[in-house]
Amino acid sequence: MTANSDFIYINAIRKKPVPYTPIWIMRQAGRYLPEYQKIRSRHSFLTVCKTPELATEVTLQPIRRFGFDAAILFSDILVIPEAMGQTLEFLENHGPKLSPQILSEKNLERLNTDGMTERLSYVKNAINMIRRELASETALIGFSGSPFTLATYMIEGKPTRNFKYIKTMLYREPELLARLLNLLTRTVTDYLRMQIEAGADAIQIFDTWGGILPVHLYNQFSGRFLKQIARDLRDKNIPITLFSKGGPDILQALSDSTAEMLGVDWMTDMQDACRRFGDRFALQGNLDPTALYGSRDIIRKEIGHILNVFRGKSGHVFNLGHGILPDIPVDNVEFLVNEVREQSAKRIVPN
Ligand code: 1CP
Repeated sequence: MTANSDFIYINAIRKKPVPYTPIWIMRQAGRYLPEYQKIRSRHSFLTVCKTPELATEVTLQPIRRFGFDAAILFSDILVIPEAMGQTLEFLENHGPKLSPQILSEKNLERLNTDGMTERLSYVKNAINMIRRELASETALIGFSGSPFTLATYMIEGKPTRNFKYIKTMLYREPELLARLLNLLTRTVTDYLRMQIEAGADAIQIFDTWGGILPVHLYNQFSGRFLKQIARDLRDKNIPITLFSKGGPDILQALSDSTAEMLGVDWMTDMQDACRRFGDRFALQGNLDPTALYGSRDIIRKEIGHILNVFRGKSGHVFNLGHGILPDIPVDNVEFLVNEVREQSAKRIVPN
C-alpha cells in the first residue's frame, strides 16, 4: 500500500509517483476569464472576496473550465492590513490603496491584531465552502503575502516603482521596520493556521517584492520571516510553497527552509534551479507569463523546455513564473493545460 493522497498536486510535491505533471497557474481566477468579468460587473472586488458564495464561485470557475489540479482560494493578500485597521480600497485602473500609510511608530501602534481571525472569518467560511464543492482530486491552496510584501503595501500605501517609503524606513529606522515585520509574521502564521484548519490542503506564501531588496539584505528583511512561518506551521504537516520573485540568489537564501516547495520565477533558469535545489525541494514553475501571447508552436516548445529539466521525475508542479496577465487569450490557457498533460504523461517513467 502506498500512502499517496488523491491529490496529484500534493504527490508531486512529496515526490511520489504521478501520472502526469500537475498544473495550476497563479492568478488563475481573475480578469482573463469572461465568467469572472461577468461577476465583477455586478459586484466589487472586495464584495466577491467577503461573500463566501461569490468567492467560491470565482475560485471554481477556472477549475470547471480547465480542470487544473489545484484551486487557489479567491481572496487578496491585502485583507490582512485591512483587518489590522488600515482602510483598503481598490481603485479602478490604479490598483489597491491602503490608508493611512505606516510611516511612524504611532501609525504602527494603532494597528490592531487582537481578534484578527474573527475579522477574517469570511475567509474561513469561503474555504469551508470551496472544499466541500471541490472534487476530491483537486487540492485547495490557501495563501498569504509574505511579511515583507505586505509591509511594502502598508508603508507605501499603493503600488510603487521605487519603494521609497519602505526603503527609507529600512535605512533610517530598521528597528521600526523589524517590529512591523515581526508583527506581520505572527499575524500571517495565525491566519494560515486558520486557513489550514478550515480545509486548505496546502499553502503558498507570495513574496512578490522580496526581490527589490539588495541580495545581502534579503534574508534579514524577508527570507528569515518566510522560513520562520514555514517552521511554525510544520506541525500541520501540509505542503508549503515559498514563491519569491527575484531570481536564483533568493532561492539560495531560502534553501535552508523546511518548506517542501520553492516557486521559481520566469527570470530563473529552471535547469539551474533544479541542479541547485531540486534534491532538497520540489520546484514550481516557471513559464514566462507572456509566452502565452505566443504562437502554439512557441508555447509547445517553451513547455517542453521546462518539462525536459525533470525528465519525467516527480517533484515538479507546472505553473507560470508569475501571475497570468488579464488579456491572455483563454484558448491559449486551455492549450497550455492540455499540452502539459500530454507532454508530461509521455515523459513519466513508470516506477
Ligand atoms: O477584479 C479586479 O479588478 C481585481 C484584480 C485582482 C484579483 C483577481 C486583485 C487586486 N487581486 C486578485 C486576486 C488575487 N490576488 C489572488 C487570488 C486569485 C488567484 O490567484 O487565482 C491572489 C493569490 C492574489 C495575490 C496578490 N495580490 C499578490 C501576490 C501575488 C502576485 O501576483 O504577485 C499581490 C502583490 C496582490 C496585490 C494586488 N491585488 C490586486 C492587484 C491588482 C494587486 C497588485 C498591485 C500591484 O500592482 O502592486
